[in-house]
Amino acid sequence: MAEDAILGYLSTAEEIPDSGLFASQHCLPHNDVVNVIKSLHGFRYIDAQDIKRESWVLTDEGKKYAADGSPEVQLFLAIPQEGSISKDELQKKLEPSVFKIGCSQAGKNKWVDMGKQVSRKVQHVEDKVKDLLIRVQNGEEIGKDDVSSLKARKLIVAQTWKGYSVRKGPNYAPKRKKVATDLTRENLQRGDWKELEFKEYNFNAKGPPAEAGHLHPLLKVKQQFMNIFLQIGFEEMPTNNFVESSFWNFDALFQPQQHPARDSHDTFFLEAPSTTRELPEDYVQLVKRVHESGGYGSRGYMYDWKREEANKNLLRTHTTAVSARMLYALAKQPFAPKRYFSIDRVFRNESVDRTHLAEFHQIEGLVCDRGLTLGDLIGVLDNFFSRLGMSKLRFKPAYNPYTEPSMEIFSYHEGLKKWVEIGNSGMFRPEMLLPMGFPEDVRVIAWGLSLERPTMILYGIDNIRDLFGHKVDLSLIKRNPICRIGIN
Ligand code: FB9
Repeated sequence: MAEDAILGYLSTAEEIPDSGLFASQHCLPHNDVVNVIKSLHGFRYIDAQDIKRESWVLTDEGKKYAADGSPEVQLFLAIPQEGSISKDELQKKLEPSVFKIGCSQAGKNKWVDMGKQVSRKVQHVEDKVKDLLIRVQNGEEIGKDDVSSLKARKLIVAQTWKGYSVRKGPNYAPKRKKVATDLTRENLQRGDWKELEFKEYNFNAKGPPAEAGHLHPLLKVKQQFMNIFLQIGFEEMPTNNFVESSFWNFDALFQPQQHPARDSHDTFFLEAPSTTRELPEDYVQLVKRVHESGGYGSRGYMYDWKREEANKNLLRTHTTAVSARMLYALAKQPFAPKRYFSIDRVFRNESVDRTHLAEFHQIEGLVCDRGLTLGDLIGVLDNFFSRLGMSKLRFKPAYNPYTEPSMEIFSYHEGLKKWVEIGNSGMFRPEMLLPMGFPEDVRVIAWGLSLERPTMILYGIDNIRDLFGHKVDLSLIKRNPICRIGIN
C-alpha cells in the first residue's frame, strides 16, 4: 500500500519533500509511511533524510476551551446582558476551574465588574482564545505573542514532528524485487537462481544473544574479596552452617548472657531444634568460669552463667561464631600461626530499610600469631583495604564484647567525596582465647565488614532490596557489568 505509493510516486517525481504531507495526500497513516521509508531505505531503494518540524499541540485544557469556549467568555456569557448576578449564583453556573480562570481573565480584560454582584462592562466580546486554539488545532500558524500567551496559560505545548524527505536510492525500482535471502536446493534444481536477486550479507548484524548463566553481583564481589584474601595467604573457614548454638555465637566470644544482642529482638532463635546436641564439655566449663569469675587476669562478668542459655540454637548473627570454632580447633593443635577468612550469610532480627535486610553477608578476616599488636592489625587493614582501592584509612575507637581494643574503620571514598565506614575490627580478648588453650603470648587480630555495602556502592545500587531478595529485577543480574574492585 504505502510502498507502492512511494515507489510509484518517485517513478515520476524527483523527490517526496515531506513524508507527512505525502501521507495526508495519500490518506495513509504517517506511521505506516515512515516504517516503509525505513525499510526501503534499508534496501537502498530510496534515500531518506530526516526532517523535523516544531509544532504546537493543545493540552487537554486547551482542547476543552477550543470545544466549549474560553473560561472568560463562558463566564461573560453566563452574566445577564442587563443588570447583574450574584457571584455565588454565577459560580454555580460554571465549573470551578472555569469560574476561577474566567474571573481572573475577564477581570484582566476589563469585561466584567466583579463585586458581590457581577455585571458586564462591555456589550460584546470575541473569544479570541478559542479561535486561536482552533487554528493551532488545524496546524495553522499563529502570531508569536499569541503563542506565548497560550503557552503561559498551559493551553498549548511544543511538539516536534519527525518525518522524512525521500529521493530515489541506488537500488530504486518502481516495484520492490523479492530478494532471496538463501540459495536453496530448489533454486539450484530449478536453475532460477540466475534471475534471483540475493540480499546482501550484513556482516555487522549481531547474532542472537547467547543465553548464558549470570553471576549475581554479590557473588562477583565475593570472588574479588576471596581473591584478595587468598593472595595474602588467608585460608577460607567452613561457613556451611547457618544454624549455630548460642555457645559458639556468643559465650565462646565472651559475650555475656544478658547482653542485649542475645535476646530475640536482635537474634532469630530456633524453635526446632531449639537446643544444641553437644558441646565440648571441658571447654564449656572454662567458658562458664571466665564468664562468672574471670581468670587470666580478668574479673569476668560475675553473674550466674546458665548452660541452658548457651544451648539455645539460633541463626548465627555473625561469622565470628565460625572464627570461634576454628580458633578453638587451632588451639588444640601445637601452635602454628594462621590466617583465616570467611564470607557468608549472617542473620539479624533488624527492621528492614534501604540498607538493612534481616540477613547480609559478613566478610571476616583474622590473623592468629604470637605477639601481634594493634599496629599489626592496622598494617593488615592497610594491606587488605589498599587492594580494594581504599588507601586512606582512619580508625575510630569502638566496642565489641569479644575484642579489646576495637576500632571502626573509615576510608575516604573519592567517588562519594566523603569518609565511609567500611568495617569494624579489634583484638580478641584473652577471656576468649585463653580458655581455648592458646599460649599466653598468642594474639588474634580480626576485622569484619559486609559484602552488600561495597557491592551497592560498586554497582550504584541505592536500595538493598534491589540487590538481594525476591524483589530483585532479574535483568539487573543479566546485564550488570564485570566487577573489577578498586573502581572508584
Ligand atoms: O561493610 C561496611 N561498610 C562498607 C564496607 C565496604 C565498602 O566498600 C566500598 C567500595 C567502597 C563500603 C562500606 N560496614 C560494615 C560499615 C557500615 O555499613 C555499617 O553501618 C554496617 N555494618 C554491618 C553491620 O550492621 C549492623 C557493616 C556490617 C558489619 C559490621 C561489622 C562487622 C561486620 C559487618 C564486624 C566485625 C568484627 C569486628 C571485630 C572482630 C571480628 C569481626
